[in-house]
Amino acid sequence: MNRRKFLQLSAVSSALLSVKETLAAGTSGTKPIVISTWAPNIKANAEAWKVLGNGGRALDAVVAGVQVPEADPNDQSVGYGGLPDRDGKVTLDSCVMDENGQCGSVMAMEYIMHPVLVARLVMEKTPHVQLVGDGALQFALANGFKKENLLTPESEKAWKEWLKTSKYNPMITVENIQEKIHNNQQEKETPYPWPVPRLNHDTIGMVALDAKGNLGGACSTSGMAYKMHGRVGDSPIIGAGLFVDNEVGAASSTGVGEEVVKICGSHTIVEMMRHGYSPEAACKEAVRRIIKNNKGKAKDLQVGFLAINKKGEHGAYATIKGFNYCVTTAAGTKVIDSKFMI
Ligand code: SD4
Repeated sequence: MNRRKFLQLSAVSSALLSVKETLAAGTSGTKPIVISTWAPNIKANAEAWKVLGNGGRALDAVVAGVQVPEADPNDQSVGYGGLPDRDGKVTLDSCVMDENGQCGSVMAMEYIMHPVLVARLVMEKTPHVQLVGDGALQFALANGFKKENLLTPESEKAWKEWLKTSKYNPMITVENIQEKIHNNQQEKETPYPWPVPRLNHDTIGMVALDAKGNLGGACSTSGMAYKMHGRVGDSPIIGAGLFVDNEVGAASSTGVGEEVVKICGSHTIVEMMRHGYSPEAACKEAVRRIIKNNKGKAKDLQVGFLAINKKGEHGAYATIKGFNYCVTTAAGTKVIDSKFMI
């Protein structure tokens, strides 16, 4: 073979390899399996596994798992102990989706420790999909949930500390940016117009495949710390923070929710898997779209996605370094560092 032919052949085979990688990269499948965002949620996986390992339903498993960080006062990203909004209010977002394509969510709900249970009730007991704010709270109270103060002394202290320096005017806040736009002085260099440093990194997105081959998912968060009152991110939005299609797979997200909503992140990933992408390759495509939306300037912008497919293969991808996820199967639990794009 002459040198030219050899080079042509190797170019073709490496192109083929990369297509093959895109479509098939990832893990060998197994079921049951549960995966969740961020290493501390290893405890949530253990709880979910109690259901899955006994032949239980994926939805029951993820709802059990997500309640772990929701009740943990030391987890400042979810439920009780979550960091408050800039007015000092703990407002919670959660959603669930099952193998029948049914779903429910609550957004910006105060005083209820387990928003995931309320989201499930919205799905099971109402003709609706989403309840927000006071309406969600009223529905929860009418269904026997207890009103509780969710602001722990630690989170209150952190908020008061933030107030001292930020005084509703943190380094980069929305109103600050809007002011700059108004004054036509927006800095070209601004890497990302959000108080990203206070992205509390234990928000839980959890998806599972049960022994019967059915999928389910749940997501729960207190959202971005010191957010504007009423702000809702991706986590309770079906198609953004969570999506499940029992023919294909399930995906969830964490990080700067606004960016996930803009690309319908989890739905995008499930659709990519439907067209043959591996979970990891599908998550990577969603990340690519976020980075494209930010014109490549995303060095402070963390978004992480994870996914499983119907075969029980899993994968993840993040915009920047630092995202990890927990995988539990009959072989045990491991924490995997996600690949990242920037
Ligand atoms: C949000 N996605 O409210 C959530 C925050 C998060 O790790 O996931 N933090 O935008």
